[in-house]
Amino acid sequence: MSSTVTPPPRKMNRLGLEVLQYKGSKTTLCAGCGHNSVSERIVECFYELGVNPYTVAKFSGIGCSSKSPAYFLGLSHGFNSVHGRMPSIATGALLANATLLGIGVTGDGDTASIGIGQFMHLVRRNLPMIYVIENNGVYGLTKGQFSATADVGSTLKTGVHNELPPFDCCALALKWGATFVARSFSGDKRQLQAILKAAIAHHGLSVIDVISPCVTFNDHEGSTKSYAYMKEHEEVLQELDFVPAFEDITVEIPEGEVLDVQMHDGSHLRIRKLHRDFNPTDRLATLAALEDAEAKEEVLTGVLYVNTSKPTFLELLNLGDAPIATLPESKVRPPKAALDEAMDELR
Ligand SMILES: Cc1ncc(C[n+]2csc(CCOP(=O)(O)OP(=O)(O)O)c2C)c(N)n1
Ligand code: SF4
Ligand SMILES: [Mg+2]
Repeated sequence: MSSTVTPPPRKMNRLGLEVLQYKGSKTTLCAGCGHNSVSERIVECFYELGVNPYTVAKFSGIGCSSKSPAYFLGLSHGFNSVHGRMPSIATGALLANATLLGIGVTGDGDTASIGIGQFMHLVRRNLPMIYVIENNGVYGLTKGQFSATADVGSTLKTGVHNELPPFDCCALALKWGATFVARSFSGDKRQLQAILKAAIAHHGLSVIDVISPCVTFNDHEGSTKSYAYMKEHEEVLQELDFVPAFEDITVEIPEGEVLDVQMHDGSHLRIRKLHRDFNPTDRLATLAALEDAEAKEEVLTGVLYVNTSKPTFLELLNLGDAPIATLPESKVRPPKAALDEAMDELR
C-alpha cells in the first residue's frame, strides 16, 4: 500500500515571503567570525517584521564587515562604496529616494579610523537609516592591525601593545546628537534581534555598535574584543522586548517596572532594567555610565539612548516624498528661462 507524505506547510511572514527570500549569497568570511552572526540576525529581523526587501537599500564601505551586505537581503538594493565613505553614498541615495529603508554595515576601521569625519556628519544630520558597526578592534581585511576602537593595553597576536586611547563610537554618537544608540554583542542573539527590530522602527539614525570578534586576528588572550573577554566583561543593562505594530500588546506590565517606548510606526520597545538604575532617555546619564564602565573595564550592552522626537534630516530639508527618479522632466529640469536668469546674475 502506498502512502503519500504531505510536506509541512512552508513558513511565511505577513507579506507571504519565506525566510529564504531575505538571505543573500553564501558567506566568504572566516568560520566563527562575529560578522556572520550579525548577518543572520539581520535576515531574521527583516523576515519576522515583514519588511519588503525591494524597499531596502544596503550600504557599506570596505572591510570584512563591509562585505556583509552580500550575505543578507539578496533582493534589496546595495552599494559597496569606498573605505570610510559609506555615509556620503547613503545620504545621497536616501535624499534621492526617501521611501527606501537604509541599512549600513561598517567596521570599526571603516567608521572610527578613516571614516570618522563622515560618521560625525551622518550623526549630526540624523539621517534616517540603520548604521551597524561590526566592532572587532582591528582591520580584519588587511590582516589585523589595531583600529581606533582598540583598548589601551590590548595586544595583537604578535605581542604589540596598543598605547592609544580608544574611540567609543556610542559615546561619540551621543555627543554628536544621535537619536538611537545601542551596543550589543554578536554572540547575544536575543538582545541583538530586539535592538535591530527597534532600529528598523526608529525614525532617525540608529547607531548600533556590535562587538563582533575577529576569530582570525583578535580572539586571543590580551584582546578586549574576543569572545572570552565579552563573556567575562559584558554588563547587560536591560531585558528588551520588541512588539511590532501589527501585533497586539497582550502582556500587561505593572507601571514603573518597564519603560515602554512607542516608536514612530506604532510598535513598542519594552525595556526592563536589570541590575542597575539606568535610564536610556537621559543622555547625560548615559554618557556618565559609559565613562564609568570604561574605567571599570565593563562593556555595557543594551539600548543606551533613545529619543523619538528629534526631526530627521529629510524632514529638515522638507523634501517631497516622491523619489527623484519618478519625477517628470518638467520638475527636475529647470526651464530655459530659469537658466537664462541664473546666467544673467553671473554676468
Ligand atoms: C582609502 C583606503 N585606505 C585603506 C584601505 C585598506 N583597507 C581595506 S579594509 C581596511 C580596514 C578594515 O577594517 P574594518 O573597517 O574594521 O573592517 P573589518 O575588516 O575589521 O571587518 C583598510 C585599512 C582601503 N581599502 N582604502
Ligand atoms: S579576518 Fe577576521 S573579520 Fe575578517 S572574516 Fe576573518 S574573522 Fe572575520
Ligand atoms: Mg574591524
